[in-house]
Order: sequence, then C-alpha cells, then structure tokens
Amino acid sequence: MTAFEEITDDLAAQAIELPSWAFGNSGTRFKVFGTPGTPRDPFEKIADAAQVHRHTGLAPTVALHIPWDRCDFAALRAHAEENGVRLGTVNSNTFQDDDYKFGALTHEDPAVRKKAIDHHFECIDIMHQTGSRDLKIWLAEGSNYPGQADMRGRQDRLHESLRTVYERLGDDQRLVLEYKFFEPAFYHTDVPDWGTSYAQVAALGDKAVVCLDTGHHAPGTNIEFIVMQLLRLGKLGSFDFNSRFYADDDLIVGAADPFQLFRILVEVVRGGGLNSPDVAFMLDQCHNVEKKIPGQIRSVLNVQEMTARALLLDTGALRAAQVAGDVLEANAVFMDAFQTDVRPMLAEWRAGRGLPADPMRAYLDSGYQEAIEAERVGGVQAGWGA
Ligand code: LRH
Ligand code: MN
Ligand code: MN
Repeated sequence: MTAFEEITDDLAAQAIELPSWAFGNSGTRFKVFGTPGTPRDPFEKIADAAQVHRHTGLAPTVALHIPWDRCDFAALRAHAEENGVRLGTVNSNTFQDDDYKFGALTHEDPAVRKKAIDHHFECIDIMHQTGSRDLKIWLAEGSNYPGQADMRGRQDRLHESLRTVYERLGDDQRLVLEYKFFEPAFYHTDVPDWGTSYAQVAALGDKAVVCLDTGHHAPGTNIEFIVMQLLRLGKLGSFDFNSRFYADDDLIVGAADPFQLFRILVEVVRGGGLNSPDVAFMLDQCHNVEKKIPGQIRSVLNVQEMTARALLLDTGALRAAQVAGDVLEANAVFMDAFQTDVRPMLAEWRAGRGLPADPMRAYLDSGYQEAIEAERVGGVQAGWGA
C-alpha cells in the first residue's frame, strides 16, 4: 500500500465547493421543516459556509444559485473574502417560472427561449462581478407523455440556445451542462444522460464541459465508468457530489454508498482529475432533517476520507495483477485500499497543519450554532427557492 506521507500533498491541495442552498431550508413536496439558525439572506449563507472551511480547510468557495442568491454581488464578494472564502460557480435556474412549464431553452416559442437565454446572460454578468469561472446549467425540461413533445426539434433548439449563451462567455469562463435522467419530467428529459450532455457541449467548443451529479443516474449505473470516459474525453468539468438511495435524494455524499464514492475517486485519480483546475469538486446537497453546517462538515470530510483511500491504492500492484490476469489479487489490492481506516491518520495530519483534529467536534464546541440559533429568530429563513 502507498504510504500516507506520500499522499499528503494531494490532500492539502483538495478543494470542495459548497452550495449556498445547502444552508437554506429544503424538504420534499410533502413538507419543508424549518431549522433553527437558518440564514435569512445570502450573506448569512456565506458566513455559515465559511465555518465549514474554517474547521476543515477543505471548502474555500461557495456556489450561488440565481435568483435565490440575487443581491449586491460586489458586497457579497467582499463579504465572502472577509470571511475567508470566495464565490464560485453560478447556477442558473429555469425551473421555477410559469413561463417554463413546457420548456425554457428548448421551448417552441422563441419569446420564452429568449427569456431563458437572457437569464443566462444575467448569470454571466453576475459571474463577472463575483469573479466566478463556471456557469452551471441544469435544465428541468422534458415531457410527461409519449407524443407530447417533438424530442428531435427540442434537441435542435437546445443547441441553438446553448450556442447563444456560449458565445457570451468571457475568455476564462466555462459553460457546464448537467444531466439528470428524470424529474421533473417523467417520460423524456432533454438532457437525461452524459452522452447527451457530451454531444451538446462537444458541439459548442472547448469552454463547454459536462457536470456529473452523482445522484442523477438510474439505480445500478456504473458511475465510475462515466467518470473515466468523460475524463478520457477531456470533458469532465465538475462534480455535484451527493448520495442517493432512490432518486435525486441529495443526501450527504458517501452516506448511501461509500464504496461507490471510493470507486469514483479511484477513477478521478487514475484520470488525472484530482486537484485539476479542469474538474471542479462541488457538493449539491440539501439538509432537510439534520443541522446544515455539521451536515456540510460531514460531507467534505467524507470526500476527503475517500480521496485518501483512493490515493492509498497500490496502483503498481494493481496493474501487475491486472496484466497477470490475477482477478482475485487485483480485487484484493483494490479492496485493501477501500478498507483502510484513514481517520486516525487524517486527524493527526490535520492537527499538524493547525486545523482541528476533529472538525465536527471543533464546530460543535465553537458556540457558533448556539449563536445563530439565538440571533436569527424572526425574519424569513432562506429556503430552497427563496
Ligand atoms: C437538479 C440539481 C441542479 C440544481 C440543484 C438545485 O436536481 O442537481 O444542480 O441546480 O439540483
Ligand atoms: Mn446537481
Ligand atoms: Mn439534483
């Protein structure tokens, strides 16, 4: 097995972007539970995100969602920097407007398409103010019934709309297209899979790449194969990490299937995607019943722990076993890395870098949670969509 000392440079360089919406209230269509201390505006979301970075050293940037985080962006940027973090990816939103009932970038009506394109232009303007590189687009578009929509025409209109948005990007900006196999549309979705996302971004150019949300696949999908292929094609732009038991659960990354997270990270390392400027690591999660800041701390630690295990994989021994056709040895080498408990090593290493050995404990002892619960009473709590 690779020695822990050999992987610490990679661990030190790791950065995971937090989603601003993880700090707001969210839920299911049945109920949104309010959580004491929930931020009332984007500034409080950034302050909470900064706590995650403060205790873990892992989360230097925060992604925004427009319009949920619309505010004075110059002030928000300054506020982030004062809190020791930066603003990151800007996520567009074309899924909460009545005009988009039958599509946005794919809509039959050019006026609706223009409205959706203009929204993306606004996002690009915001990116110039926030210093963000990536515009992430997830589209809720599709249909519920066979015959309802002309799938081919929608694909063509999607290309035209994306091209118009792409042409507006600055030199150092990227368009990142996320896919999702279903929901809210249940029969067909316009960008359902990595192949469609790849086909669309490949037709745009080098500044367009794919976002892989780990929760957006059918059960049983070999996600690490997709990771491998997109890295191989130079088109894996970012991850939205989370975990799922059933659909788009948005649960804590690594909670449902730690082994899958390990397998994904092995392919990331194998494909040169770890700590690469080309591949953004982001979380896309909601904390419906657990406290949000500790939920995010747990999440980034899960990614760090599984990254360490992936880095510990003895790739030399693995390769030798693969070449020799030694199936069981290859699998044993792989499993040895997965089964390694890296937590004591990481705790000691953190302490040596001036970070808390146990970031979760440090946060719970800091008094921050009690302070926000006492202070943020009254006012409207920010929610998923507000
Ligand atoms: C869609 C999605 C997408 C959105 C976020 C709130 O399910 O993953 O990334 O922007 O959730
Ligand atoms: Mn996502
Ligand atoms: Mn999702």
